[in-house]
Formats: sequence, structure tokens, C-alpha cells
Amino acid sequence: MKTHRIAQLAPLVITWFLLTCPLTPSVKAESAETGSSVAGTVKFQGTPPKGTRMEMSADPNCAKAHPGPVITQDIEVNGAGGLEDVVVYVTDGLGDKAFPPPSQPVVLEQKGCAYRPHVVALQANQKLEVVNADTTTHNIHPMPVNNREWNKIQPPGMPVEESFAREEIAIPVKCNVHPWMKGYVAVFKHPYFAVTDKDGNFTLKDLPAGKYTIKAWHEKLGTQSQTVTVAAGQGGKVEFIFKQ
Ligand SMILES: [Cu+2]
Repeated sequence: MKTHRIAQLAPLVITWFLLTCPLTPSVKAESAETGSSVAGTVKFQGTPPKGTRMEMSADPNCAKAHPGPVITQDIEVNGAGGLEDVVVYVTDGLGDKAFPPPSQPVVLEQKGCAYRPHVVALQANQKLEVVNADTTTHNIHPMPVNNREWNKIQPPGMPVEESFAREEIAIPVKCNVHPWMKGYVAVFKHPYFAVTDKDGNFTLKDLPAGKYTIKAWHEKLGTQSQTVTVAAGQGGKVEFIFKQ
């Protein structure tokens, strides 16, 4: 009879232990030191070069995806000088900590015979899902220096899933069928990176408190660097200015 009562109490005892076990305080301490974000803007000063008209008539499927002429800009600047497609990332300050890749893939779409987005960033060993939304066949061909090179033909609708094992900023991507198609894939060993939006804005989320070197890379304007100190619970602000 007594043994039977102890067996009934066992789930309550286990619940009590889980609620009060010593793991709880250390989890709290770790979340207290994260949660600081570094936000900012990348700006361009100067006169951006004129865009180039893309001649897509070699593939009627591409040409018919655009009602008017297609002008591409290597330097995409908004009215306020905000610079798009800049990769902003932490280089020093994270120590030897390893960061497992997220399970969600990053999507790179081929649409209107162009890469969308033009610059994509992901973690090493995170899946890159390449989508062909066009009615023509593409051939996606990243040309890395630190990673394995691959080159895949992609008929309309066929999915391609790949990844890169090592950090590399940034890998040029081309299409072997359409010579005007150009893009970049930036690969990081940690999750503290962002690509600026059309207004030049970026956010590096949830950086632990510490001192970091933050870099900004642009395909034509090069790389800039600055040091930022992040205090626990306090967001930082960074501005980069590229001149030409
Ligand atoms: Cu193509």
C-alpha cells in the first residue's frame, strides 16, 4: 500500500525538480546578456555611375518578362543617399564560439532573368534554396575561393538546394546561359550579419555584450571597418559612409 502511494507521488516530485533544478538560473543569466542589437545605415556620398541597359533579346523568355528596358545599377542609392546591397557583419569579438546553422533555408530567386535578391547572406552549412520562377532554363554557377564550386542547370520550376561549408565574403554568382545575370552570396560562420535594404538600413540582432569589429562590404566600393562596444540591454548605432 505504501509503495503504491510513492509511485503516485513520483510525477509530482519530478515536476517539482524540473521547476526548481539548478539549470533555471543559468538560462536566465545567458538571456540577460543577449538581446542588444546594432542598427544603422550605410550611405553613399558622390555621384553614382549611370546604370547599364541590359539587353535580354538573346532569350525571348527573359525579354518578355520586362515590359520596358531593364537598367541595372552596380551602386543602388536612394534619394537620401542610403546604399542598398551592402553586407554588414561582425568579424572580431565573438571568440571561438561555434554557431549551428539555422534549419530554415535562405531563398535565392531567379525572376525576370535576374537574381532576387542581388546579394544574399547566410550561415555556413545553412541551406540555400535556389528558385527558378522564370519560363526559361537557368544555370546557377557560384564561383567561390574558399568553398567547393558547383554549377547546376535549372529548368523552370525545378528546385535546387545547396550549401557552403566555409565563411566567404562574398561569392560571385553567374548564370552560364544569361551572361547579364550577376549576384553574390555571402557566407558566415556566425549569425551576426545583415544586408542593407533599399534605404541602406541594417540590423545586427541579439549581439551579446562585448566589443566588436563590424565591417561593411560592397561589391564595387570595397570594405570598411569600425569598432563598436555593445552594452547589455542597450542597442548600438553605426553608420558607414562610402565615397566615390
Ligand atoms: Cu539564367
